[in-house]
Amino acid sequence: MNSLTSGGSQDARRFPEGFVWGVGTSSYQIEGAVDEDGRGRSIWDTFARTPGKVNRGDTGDIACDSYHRLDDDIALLEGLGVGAYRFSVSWPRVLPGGSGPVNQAGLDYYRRLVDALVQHGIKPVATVYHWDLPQALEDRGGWASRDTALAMGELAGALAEALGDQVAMWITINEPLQTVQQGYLNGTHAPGRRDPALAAAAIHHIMLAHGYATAALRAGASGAIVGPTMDTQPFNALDEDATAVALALDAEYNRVYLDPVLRGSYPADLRADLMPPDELIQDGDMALISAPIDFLGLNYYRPHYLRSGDWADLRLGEHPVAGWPGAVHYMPPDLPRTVMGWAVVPEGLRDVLIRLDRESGGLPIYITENGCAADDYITPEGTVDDHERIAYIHGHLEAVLEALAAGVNVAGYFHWSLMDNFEWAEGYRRRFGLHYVEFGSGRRLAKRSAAFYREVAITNTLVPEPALAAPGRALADSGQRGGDAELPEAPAAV
Ligand code: IFM
Repeated sequence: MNSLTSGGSQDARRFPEGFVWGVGTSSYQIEGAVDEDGRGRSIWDTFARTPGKVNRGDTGDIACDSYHRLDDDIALLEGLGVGAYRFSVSWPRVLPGGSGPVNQAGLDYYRRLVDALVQHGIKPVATVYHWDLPQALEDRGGWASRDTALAMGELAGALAEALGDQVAMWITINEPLQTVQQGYLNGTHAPGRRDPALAAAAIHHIMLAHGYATAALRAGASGAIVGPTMDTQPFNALDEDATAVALALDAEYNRVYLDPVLRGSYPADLRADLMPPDELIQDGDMALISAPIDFLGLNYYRPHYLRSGDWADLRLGEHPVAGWPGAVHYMPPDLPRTVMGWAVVPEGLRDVLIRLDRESGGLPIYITENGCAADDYITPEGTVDDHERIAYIHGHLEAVLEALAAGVNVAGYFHWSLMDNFEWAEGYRRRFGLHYVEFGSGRRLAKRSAAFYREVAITNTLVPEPALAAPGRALADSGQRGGDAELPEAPAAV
């Protein structure tokens, strides 16, 4: 059964006590202020300015202007009633040269953010690396260079020292898969390379960066919980001949990032040209990468379907599987899709949670991202009626309940995103937010989904879809918070 089709008032169900409700953003996607207060350049500043790389030539120069609108963003979070906010740190704002001298003004911005969150009873959850690598490091080899991993350890150390008294949950890396696949293999993200040898090196160095960052956070922010975020993606074979390809893609997309953390090795069946070469792996690297973590972060959006077949016979909606001439990506026509073209399959989330629970030996799992882009617009009445997003959230939370019922230790859910923002190569045309952002004026407006999500967060219950707030309802703050009990208290000042 597609859980999106279920509904009715009898489906209101509670999440466990202490379940964390949050929303997420990332620095380059929302901050703007790219030339202010000593921030260095990032690879996304460069990439976005390269003609043809980002839709309409959009850049993050202004984005949601969150650097100047901290109070507005806190008010949005307040209105949602969430207990936690996941943001990321702009590396070039803090270490403009990638390593070396710290830019105090950059750190001060995050200090103000963290203090404001804490003051409002919202737990800060910080991601150390969410894709905006300093250009200075790129100029020295980027993720193909071991020094970048060391520099990320330095960044994490600086952050632990500056913010470790208030940040109780740290995510080291966000979706290493995308850094490697899009940044180094198909060139659709910064730095725009298409080179398997560089990609193989990037795999090892980004995992090593996770290891160095974990060690630095353990040393500087004791008491906080630390873990990586993966975007583990299911590959479903639709016929027997596609099974081997599904397994190969699982190694390339999923196990190559999970295994080093959970088992201390890269999967033996990984594509040979992507296997990090022995000469890059120094003694102690794999032990560092597989040092204990406190949780696994999971970003889930969609599964993939594969069928065997010839590229010459591609049908509408199909495309080749890179490197596998005998297989094609297939989109079952009966599946709903978002405007990104991504299949909406909540059951995939349940299945990935069950898989990660098994593979991690029962680690707590936080869903650090889940959400959908939709063609949102402001109606003449001044509302944004994003029922599609509400259905998406409802279906996926139902899948979380199913995983919980199956015994998976799901500890929290962070919706992506707090507000519409710079969707990388798609620019501003893809809206993922619970709040509509009018790019230009920067005005924010709660969508209907914001009221729905608030209801869920403050009741800690999957309320039925029909129990929606009336259009345009103000998200007044009731003082209630959605699930903050299970994040550790902020550590004592260090
Ligand atoms: O916007 C991105 C985010 O930066 C990383 N995860 C996927 C989201 C939607 O594409």
